[in-house]
Amino acid sequence: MNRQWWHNKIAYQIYPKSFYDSNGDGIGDLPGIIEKLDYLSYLGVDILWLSPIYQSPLADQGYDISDYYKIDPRFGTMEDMDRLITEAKKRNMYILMDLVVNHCSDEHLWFQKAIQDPEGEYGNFFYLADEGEKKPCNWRSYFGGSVWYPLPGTGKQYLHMFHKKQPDLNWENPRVREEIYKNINWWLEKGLAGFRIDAIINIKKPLPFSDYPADREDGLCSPEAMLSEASGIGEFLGEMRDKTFAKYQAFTVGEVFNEKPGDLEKFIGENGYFSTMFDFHEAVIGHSPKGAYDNRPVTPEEYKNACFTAQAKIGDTGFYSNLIENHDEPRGVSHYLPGPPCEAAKKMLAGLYFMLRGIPFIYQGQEIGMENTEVSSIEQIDDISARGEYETALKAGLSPEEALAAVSLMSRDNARTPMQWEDSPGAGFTKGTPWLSVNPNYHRIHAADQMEREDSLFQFYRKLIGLRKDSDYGETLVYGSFAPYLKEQKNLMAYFRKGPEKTLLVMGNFQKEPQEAVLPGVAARIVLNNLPHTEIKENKIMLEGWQYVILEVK
Ligand code: TEU
Ligand code: CA
Repeated sequence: MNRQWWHNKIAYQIYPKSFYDSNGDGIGDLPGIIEKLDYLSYLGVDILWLSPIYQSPLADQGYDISDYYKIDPRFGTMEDMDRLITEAKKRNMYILMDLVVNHCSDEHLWFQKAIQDPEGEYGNFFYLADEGEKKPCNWRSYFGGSVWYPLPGTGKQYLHMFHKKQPDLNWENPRVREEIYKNINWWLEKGLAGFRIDAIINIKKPLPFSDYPADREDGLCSPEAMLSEASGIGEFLGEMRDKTFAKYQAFTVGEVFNEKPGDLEKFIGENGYFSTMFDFHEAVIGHSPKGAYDNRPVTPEEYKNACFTAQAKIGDTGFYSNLIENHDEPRGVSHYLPGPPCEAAKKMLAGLYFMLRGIPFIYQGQEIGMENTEVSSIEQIDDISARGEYETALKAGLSPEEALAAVSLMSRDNARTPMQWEDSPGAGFTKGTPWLSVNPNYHRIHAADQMEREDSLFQFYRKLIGLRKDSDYGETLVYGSFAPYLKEQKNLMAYFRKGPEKTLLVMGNFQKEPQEAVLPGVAARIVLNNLPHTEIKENKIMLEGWQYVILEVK
């Protein structure tokens, strides 16, 4: 495998609206990110991915872009963006933007022109159809309801896989692709290191539109049905790589759900479409086809098996990007750990996913152990996805209380509450009124405490990051092979990372009760431990509840 500059890097996702508000308007902004670069540099992360900050009506919090060449004034100016790139470079950090090109905003000029003249050039930038008795297909959008919506005052309708304010761009039209590549290159010329690529699997639709078997009582079918029918996405993705990313050695991470079996190598193998893509095997555990209200909690065994399945699938074909949370998911410590999470358990979860083969991503606040938030009414939820799921739950017969309880477990707001910097009003995120309520637990969980406390989760993350860059262990942790250990032992997640010189054994006791495990040989050294003591007797280790260790074994 050819070595790439990003192989040993650690990435960090910033959700700008909730990171740090520099001017007191309650909205996080680019100057705020610049102010916190030293914090990020102290943590040790290298690559910063910013969720969208382009001009947007924020119908889907910036994933609905109305001008790809402008920064939304709520986030700052283009000068701020240039300054961020420069300031990051000074600290050996790299900036990624979010590339949202499956769809744009209905307020984008292209869409406005399509409304004015659907038969004209811009009509063909979108998927339009005449309004008739029957819709062109029965696909359900990700946020609920049909993907078809009237194009105002034209007798036509347009397709939106996500919200109705996010019309899908017609990738079959070469003019659309040309516009997208031009924009990507424009940003790369500015000094961006690359992109996280949003919802990209959706750009290829099986045409002509047709119905698939309905999977709920609404008579519609989930987007997965159309994804499994679509073929030929590789032509678009290969073209995009060649005309943009490849020319700049850009780092790209694809948000890819539902790629076709066997396609992994094309996506992220040598000269793949992207540098890497997220491993979502864990994120989808327990998801119900009926809707989020019917999702099941994740067990430690399921979590372990999902990680091991993904690692076996990728092998040494390329690098997955590993994560426990992002801006679409519940907080990892609330979702994957049974019961109210204690700090030892949070460290264990951190250590387990961090040492898998791949690029570790940290989502803002994860490093201080931020947890899901609580809501007492649907009005307190901003997330349009959760609001759609709430309606689905009500239609399925749940009471409003039951629906709220179910939906609040997966609401994307859980990850979007403001970053908890300190124990002061507004959690140190803002001097004004935050756009989304801070999690009331900020008195207990905040960065100021985590940074100064030697045994904190934050300091533990610094150690994990340090190990991946360590002159003794970095090579093994970045390039070493992966092999499960004692896979059948319940609530124990253990694996080897093997390099030509060293073998490391990573172990986590995924329960509050202690458990014993047999060691494969002599433990030469305890490389990391989340608790003050370790009990090793001959060939056995006695793990306390939530204990996590990395051992060098001979
Ligand atoms: O998400 C795309 C997407 O497919 C997810 O909604 C996914 O279905 C879900 O997380 C599965 O658990 C991306 C962005 O990350 C999200 O914030 C946007 O709302 C969406 O695209 C539209 O741009
Ligand atoms: Ca602000």
